[in-house]
Amino acid sequence: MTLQIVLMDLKRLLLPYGRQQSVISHVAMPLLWRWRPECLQTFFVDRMAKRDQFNLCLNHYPPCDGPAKGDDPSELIRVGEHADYGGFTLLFLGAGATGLQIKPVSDCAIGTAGDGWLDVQPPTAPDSVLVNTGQLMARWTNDVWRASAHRVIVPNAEAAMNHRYSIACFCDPDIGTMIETLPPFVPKGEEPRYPRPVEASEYRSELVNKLLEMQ
Ligand SMILES: O=C(O)CCC(=O)C(=O)O
Ligand SMILES: [Fe+2]
Repeated sequence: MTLQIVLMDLKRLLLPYGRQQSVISHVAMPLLWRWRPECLQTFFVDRMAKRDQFNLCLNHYPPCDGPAKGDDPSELIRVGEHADYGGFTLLFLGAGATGLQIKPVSDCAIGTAGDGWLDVQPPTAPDSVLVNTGQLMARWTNDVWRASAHRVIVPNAEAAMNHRYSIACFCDPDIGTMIETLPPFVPKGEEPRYPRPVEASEYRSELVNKLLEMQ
């Protein structure tokens, strides 16, 4: 397949997501009915109007060594545990893109609903998209929508032999957006879990710098 055809296919796949504001509103809907219904259509759209912090990442995982008999596949990590930084991520998984795992969340605490990780099967319906909530979303909602911790492992020998593809569209608030916890998500009489308002792009740079320092 030529690069041009790949790019045309990508354009066809992503244009509806990149250009239409409706996808943002769709993701926002379950969140906002709890908040201010009159803002349902506009809250995220207003804060992602320029979309200057939407980033598209094309992931290719080449074949690698698979788990040998008796090995624990969760030790073969393709992407280590992390939560995305921003608002939310639209994740498109290629056919057979197994290995994505999420940590269960219960009562707003990661890891409490079960022991360890849950496998995410790639959706079989065409044009399906997975949505991961990010760290700024967690701040906005006082952890009612927790940043979802996820990772990618090599689950079995077959997955190790195949190329794995995914596309992540990171949908983050525009530069200059102040992220403050939305009051209706803070229980009466309690302080917000994230009292310090942060500017979206500064917050992201802080997290990236921390990550770089750890390496
Ligand atoms: O490839 C995947 O399934 C997940 C990739 C991911 O978590 C990321 O790009 O942030
Ligand atoms: Fe991620």
